[in-house]
Amino acid sequence: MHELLNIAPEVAGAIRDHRPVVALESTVIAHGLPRPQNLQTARRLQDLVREAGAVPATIAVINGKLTVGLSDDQIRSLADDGDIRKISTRDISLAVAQGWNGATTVASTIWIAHRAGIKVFATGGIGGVHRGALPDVSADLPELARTPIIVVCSGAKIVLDLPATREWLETHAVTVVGYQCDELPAFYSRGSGLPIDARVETPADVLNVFHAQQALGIESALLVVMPVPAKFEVPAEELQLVLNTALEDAEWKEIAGPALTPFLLSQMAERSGGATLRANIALLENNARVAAGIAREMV
Ligand code: PSU
Ligand code: MN
Repeated sequence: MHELLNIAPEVAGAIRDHRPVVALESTVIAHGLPRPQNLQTARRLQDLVREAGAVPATIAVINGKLTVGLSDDQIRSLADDGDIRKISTRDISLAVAQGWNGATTVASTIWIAHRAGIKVFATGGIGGVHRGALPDVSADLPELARTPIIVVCSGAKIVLDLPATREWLETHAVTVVGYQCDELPAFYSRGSGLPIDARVETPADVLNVFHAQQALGIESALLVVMPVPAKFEVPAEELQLVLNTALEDAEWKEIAGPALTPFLLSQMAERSGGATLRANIALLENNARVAAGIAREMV
């Protein structure tokens, strides 16, 4: 396993010395955000984690190596190359065997981060149960159910079936705590009306729950959810219209599978005059900052 992992020296040193580390995914860079905001955001997230006193570890697969802590050149090529693979858990073995380059999703990022010894991960939104007749369920969900790591996010993207996603998490025993909030956020919007399992106020509260999970030998992730900062929220009613159009477009163009999420996100950004993009960046930044605070509290 360890010769397949390529951990940057700074990250390896921090893990070894039990200093705070925050893992970050790369699909959001390669597929989730448009250029040039994707590169700016990737760099900014790393800076924010550093400013908050933790070491950032952006993860991807480079030449078949599971790479933990990307160099700036590696991040730039993920952001600039229009033809980067999206690597989920099922692709990890292929990527290693065939020497692929690719961006990792939440699922494959937490798979790798956990095996590298990292305990905190931040992203924008997790994948979930898609809308529509075909039961398209993101591999993020089963991976959350079997990876003991803290995942800081703003819920699941609004393009998904949020009630079904919430039910899935409950069925598979993924604990969801609201960080200073009382309901599951809906990504661009602050509320979904769907319940969390408990509210927490501080990094110490989060760690109390995580430590209890570890003492109990619970294998699932601890999902820590927090809403987009109020200033950048896109109200749900406003969103519904652009989302409906994007969904119709996807159906019309027969876009499905791994291409669906990136397509819907870009359509919504375009049709909202950039409001969803600004919200997406704001929540990514906020989540990275809070994750760093949790990682710091851990040591
Ligand atoms: N959230 C975002 N932007 C993204 C994603 C999530 O705001 O690009 C990515 C994540 O990497 C997540 C993936 O793991 O979408 C889910 O894709 P799928 O539904 O194909 O599993
Ligand atoms: Mn899918």
